[in-house]
Order: sequence, then C-alpha cells, then structure tokens
Amino acid sequence: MSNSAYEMLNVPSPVNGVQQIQLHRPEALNALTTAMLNELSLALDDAEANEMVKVVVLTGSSRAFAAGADVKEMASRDMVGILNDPRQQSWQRITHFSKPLIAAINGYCLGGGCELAMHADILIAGTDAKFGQPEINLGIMPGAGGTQRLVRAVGKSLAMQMVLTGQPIDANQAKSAGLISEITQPELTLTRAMDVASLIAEKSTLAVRLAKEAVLKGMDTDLATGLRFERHAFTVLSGTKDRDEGIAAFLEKRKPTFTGQ
Ligand code: DAK
Repeated sequence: MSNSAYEMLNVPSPVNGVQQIQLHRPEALNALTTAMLNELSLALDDAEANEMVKVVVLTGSSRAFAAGADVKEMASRDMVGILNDPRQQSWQRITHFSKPLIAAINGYCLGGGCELAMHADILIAGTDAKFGQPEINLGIMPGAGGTQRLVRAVGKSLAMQMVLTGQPIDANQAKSAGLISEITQPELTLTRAMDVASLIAEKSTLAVRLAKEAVLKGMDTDLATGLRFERHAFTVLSGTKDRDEGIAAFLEKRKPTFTGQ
C-alpha cells in the first residue's frame, strides 16, 4: 500500500524494516522541485520516527534517478531568492537522517540528483546509470554539496573534470572511482538495494546507527578525532542488551534476536 500523502513520491508500507521511497515526477525525469524535496524530507521525518523502519531505500525510475534541480523553477530565483532558499532545510534533513540510506540508481543521476545520491550511505547503480554535475553548462556550479562530496568520493582529478566540463561518467567509471559500491543489471538495481537493506535491517539498530555516525565522522575529521569518536561509540555499545545478545548468540551457535535495547 502506498502513502497517498505525497504527490511526487511513492512511499509504500515498509517491508521487514525496509522503507522504500521512490521519486515520482516522470514528466520531468524526477527533476527536484522545492515541493518534491520538501515531500522527501517529510517522508524521511516519518521514517526517522517509525520504529518499524530500520533502513530506507531511495530510488527513481528506470529512466532517471533524478536529472537535477528543476531548472524551470530555478530560473525564477534571483540572488536573494537563492540566499533564502527553502530547499536548504530539506537538504539539511537528508544530511542528518540517522538511519542507513541506500540509493538505488538507474538512468540519469545529474546535478542535484547526483548530489542527492551522494547523501546516501550506500549507492547501488544499474549499468545504465549516468552520473554528472552539468551545472557548469547553465553558467552555475553545484550547490548541494557536489563540489565537496564528489571530491571525497572520487578524488580531485575526476571531480574537477566532472564539475568543470559537465560531462557525465558511466556506472563503470563510477564504480572504479568509488562513487558507488555495486553495479547491477538495470532491472535488478532496486532488488539488490532492497537485499542489502534487508541485511542491515536484521542488525542491532543501535550498532548500525553508531557505526554509520562513526564512518561519516571519519570523513569530516582528522584521524585522531575519528578514532576517539569510534572508541566512545564502541564503549557505549558495550553497555547494550543487543551486544550481550549478539555475543551470546554467537557462542550458542544461533541467530541473534536484536531488540534495539
Ligand atoms: N529541470 C527541469 N526539467 C527537466 C530537467 C531539469 N533538471 N531535466 C529534464 N527535464 C525535463 C525536460 O525539460 C523535458 O520536459 P518537456 O520539455 O518534455 O516538458 C523532460 O524532462 C524530458 O527531458 P528531455 O526531453 O530533455 O530528455 P532527453 O532524454 O532528451 O535528455 C537529459 C535527458 C537528462 C540529458 C536532459 O533532460 C538534461 O540535460 N536535463 C538537464 C540536466 C541538468 O542540467 N541538470 C542540472 C540542473 S541544475 C542548490 C541545490 C541544488 C542545485 C543548485 C542549488 N542550493 C541548495 C543552493 C542543483 C542544481 C542543478 O541540479
């Protein structure tokens, strides 16, 4: 059953702890409008609050994950409009989503679409995926982290090439550069992402949450600070029932039942 509260998203009921969110604006290749980003941030609020949801899989259509911010809408924003851009709050919401977010990508993944995909913790793409930051062709530049997250993902030279030429890369290049973790046949992208999500959904939610936080922390900080965070997080987990259950299950040669305690 899909949640009809959304006009530009398909949000079916979660299955086995996995919430799927599908961008659905086919007439514009899922170009991201302010309203659509707002819907996405509301859907993530719901997923954050819902204890049944352990992992979110974000996907688009077979033709496009998202072809960027909506250029027609952007055209109406002047400098002050951009300064007070309401989309900023939605991007913040996506950035601070605490549960694992997996992007299942087919087709065009451009501009703000590529930036959105890079907010995900794990990116899985079909062989038909195309990643790019074409903003330079419009006389602008990436504005939702494209210059910062891309360089961290693929290194300086390729990031510069993509940002300065606007030329996209294919799934193979994205995989070898480290932007995505896996390539699938296009028709299997979502299934594979759901399978990976299901694996994560079985784990201790506390351990998953802190592990995600530690990895992200490490990308933004020096090694000593990252290691200190890891140590603290590890110590916190040693006081949880899930840790006792995980170790007991291993010793008793059975599957653990984690309760998030
Ligand atoms: N915006 C609006 N409409 C779009 C769109 C987009 N980004 N991309 C595609 N469409 C629409 C097309 O206008 C067309 O609509 P109709 O003309 O039929 O009404 C429909 O989707 C189908 O597109 P095409 O006919 O062009 O399809 P093709 O297969 O021929 O080409 C394409 C596909 C993806 C190569 C092409 O559509 C394309 O080049 N699209 C634009 C890609 C692009 O330039 N993306 C970057 C946009 S700028 C910020 C946050 C984020 C951003 C900026 C600031 N702040 C928080 C400050 C992000 C900026 C961007 O993403």
